[in-house]
Amino acid sequence: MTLALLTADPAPPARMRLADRILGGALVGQGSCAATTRSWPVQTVVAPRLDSTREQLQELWQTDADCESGEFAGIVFRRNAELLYGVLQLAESDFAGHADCPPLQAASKEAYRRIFALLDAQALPQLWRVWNYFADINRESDGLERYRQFNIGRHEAFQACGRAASGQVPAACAIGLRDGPLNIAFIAGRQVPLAIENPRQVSAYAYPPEYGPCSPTFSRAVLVSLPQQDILFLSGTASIVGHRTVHRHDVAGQCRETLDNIAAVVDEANRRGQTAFSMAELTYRAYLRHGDDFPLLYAALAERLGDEASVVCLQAEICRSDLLVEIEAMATHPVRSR
Ligand code: 3EB
Repeated sequence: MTLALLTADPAPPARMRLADRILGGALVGQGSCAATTRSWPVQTVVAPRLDSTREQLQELWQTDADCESGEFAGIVFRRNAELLYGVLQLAESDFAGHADCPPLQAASKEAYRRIFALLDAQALPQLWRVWNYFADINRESDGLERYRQFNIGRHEAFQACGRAASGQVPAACAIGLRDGPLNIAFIAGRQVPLAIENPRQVSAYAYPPEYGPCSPTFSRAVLVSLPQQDILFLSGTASIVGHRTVHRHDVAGQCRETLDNIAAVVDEANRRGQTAFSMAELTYRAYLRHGDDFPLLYAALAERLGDEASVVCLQAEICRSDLLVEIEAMATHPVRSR
């Protein structure tokens, strides 16, 4: 079994027979394609695109075996024997007045409970990588920043479903968009991945309480070893050393520190796994709080990765109000024999 990330800028793949082998995908940016129906689950990430004059990018997860589609508790998913990709959107308004917690917390808990129920029912229980988006991530409501509300709901679901909330946890990102529902996509499978941490950073699930009553439930990266392929999913990575934000108000400094953190996570993955990933071969998605900072991000990326790097960049909000940039990445490597 193999997985590949394809990008079509912005048209769907020309040879539609490939559609049988597409697990799902994402439409990234702002544009008019959003309403087009596809025969696979699509996460729509509506945010201004900074890296290209094209408004919208289509990303596809292509595999090498035919896939089947399904729906479960509002989750649209597609799977084959080893892999599952799903997308779920929950309107926070449906959780207003519900329980004695903020709607976003209740929606986050419910979303993750449904995801775990689906994965258990499909017997593909390992959650590898999660993309979390919601509106106004830094706004305070009910006396707590919304990102912190999300962390509580997510953590409660991991616990309620008997899942480890530290150590063996998925790679993730959590990004603020201008509006829209709680919008989650995920890749899961049968294989237990290797959770990778960053020696330069405190693990997110062990952050001290100054960052919120409940620590974020994600690992810095996961390394999945399939029989024919190693897959590395790098979580959203930012300018954090130890547990503290560094280079406040200095976007160029934050970009360089973020790339140092990515280099450290890649080194750690290479030390723990059997594949040598290089930073230059990763496919990146970057988020900038201020669109005007794109030239500075581009310069930092070019200095580090050369001009050939594959980077999609969006203007979006980062989960700490003092963070100006966050970068995530993935790569696959064929494996000859195990
Ligand atoms: C950080 O390192 C920056 O809550 O799922 C990065 C990736 C971040 C994932 C999440 C948050 C998340 O803490 C923020």
